[in-house]
Amino acid sequence: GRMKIYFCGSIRGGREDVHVYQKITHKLKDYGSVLTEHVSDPELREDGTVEGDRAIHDRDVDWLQQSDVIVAEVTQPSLGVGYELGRAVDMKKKILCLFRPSSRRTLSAMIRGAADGERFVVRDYSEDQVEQVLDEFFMSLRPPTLSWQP
Ligand code: 6IA
Repeated sequence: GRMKIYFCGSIRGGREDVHVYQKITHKLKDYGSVLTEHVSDPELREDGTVEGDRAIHDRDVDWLQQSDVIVAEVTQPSLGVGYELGRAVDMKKKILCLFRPSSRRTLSAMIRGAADGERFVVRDYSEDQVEQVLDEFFMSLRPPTLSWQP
């Protein structure tokens, strides 16, 4: 089957970067199925009930579990995204965090400091590099071609 990709982006943390999330999820579809397309939906409207929140939490944790790769846009700080990343680390998932220094923000030490260059990758980028940065990451996931052994 296709690779399952879980995309994380701020919702209640603020929707300022939703156009960047759209650009990312559009490109991610070249690589697999995106489980969390609502995150990049500019029309997303919430009901904000506690029962609703529990259902969202439980479904998202289930999707995290099912996913092969997590891609998170972490420029706009979001408790939910931070929580998802913490859970994903514990699940030993492959993670790519994307941060735009042009925002003049400084990324949380708990995200920047979690990078190990292998399972947890943090990549600084600019909006015009979305496609290139994702291409590079997904190429690096491919197992090296086995050379012919005599
Ligand atoms: O703390 P935040 O709201 O910024 O957390 C955002 C992150 O949590 C995203 O990466 C989502 O995966 C997850 N998340 C938070 N709220 C929702 C949600 N809201 N639906 C799905 N995932 C969410 C309600 C949508 C409503 C139209 C039913």
